[in-house]
Amino acid sequence: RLQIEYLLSATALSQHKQSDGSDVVWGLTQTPKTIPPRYFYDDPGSQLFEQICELPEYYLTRTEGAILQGCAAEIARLTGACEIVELGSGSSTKTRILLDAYNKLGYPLGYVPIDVSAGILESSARELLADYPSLVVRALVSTYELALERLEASRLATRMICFLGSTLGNLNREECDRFLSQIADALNVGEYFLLGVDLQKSEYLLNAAYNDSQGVTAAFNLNMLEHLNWRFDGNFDKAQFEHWAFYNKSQSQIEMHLRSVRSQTVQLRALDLTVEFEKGETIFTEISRKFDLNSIQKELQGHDLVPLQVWTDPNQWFGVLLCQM
Ligand code: AVJ
Repeated sequence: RLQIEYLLSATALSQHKQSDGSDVVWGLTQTPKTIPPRYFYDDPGSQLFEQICELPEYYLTRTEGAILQGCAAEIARLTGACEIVELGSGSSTKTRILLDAYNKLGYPLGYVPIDVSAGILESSARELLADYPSLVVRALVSTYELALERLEASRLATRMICFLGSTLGNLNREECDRFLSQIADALNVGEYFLLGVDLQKSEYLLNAAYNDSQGVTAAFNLNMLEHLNWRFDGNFDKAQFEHWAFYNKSQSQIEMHLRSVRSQTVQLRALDLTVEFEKGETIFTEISRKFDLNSIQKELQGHDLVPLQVWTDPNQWFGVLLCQM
């Protein structure tokens, strides 16, 4: 009942622009320097992210989970039996809420988890299979882009693509637009898109969520450098960088950076890349956009993803939207 396809395996690596490190070379030679946020998620990074989800300051996961608990039965009723495709599935914790709802209605369970972190994908798939005896899992170790291309033709049932946790916020406006077009391309008319987005709120709460008192978010940010070290034979010293995150109010987004504490030179030998840092220079590692429910619905509609139902929590901190193509 388990099939795993590796679109990021060593052999696939050389064939795909997105995993051969050309994005890292590009980002580290820009001003300001950037690294795409998917490099957070090697196996240790995915574990740190799981820890973030438990932090008292990080309200996102908890709030979305509570919303899903309240609306999963209604989602299952609205969509009927379907194949659940999840982009950035991670530990699949929230997916269980959906699987339970479909299970209760007696629907066959098909799940397609997609993640760049093979370790967490394999272990969570095994745990799910043990807990859901009728579940069929077809996992993809892949970036979203490659997976969405791969998905297009075959499907087990009506498809619902889930993109939870406000990962959409990691994409800038242009990337978001392209991404939603890819989602629409991967769906047939009548199929579904389930989206979770973090909403605009007090600056104080947002800053706290990305600067937790235990320093887990800092460790998560700095882990990206270790990931680059092993993947591209680099010599980043993470003690020479520091975590820096703040809410950019005019852009309605959290920005995360790594700041070089001194002038230094770093090499990524597998990429044939030498990078010079000035003291105080930063690497932009993530944007986390905070959405407005009206504007995101218009944007979805612009891609023929029609919002059927929107759920939120009593504080209106987080939104879950079920859309139909
Ligand atoms: C998984 C992308 C939604 O932006 O809140 C958590 C990642 N970064 N703490 C987010 C993250 C810093 C997270 N997303």
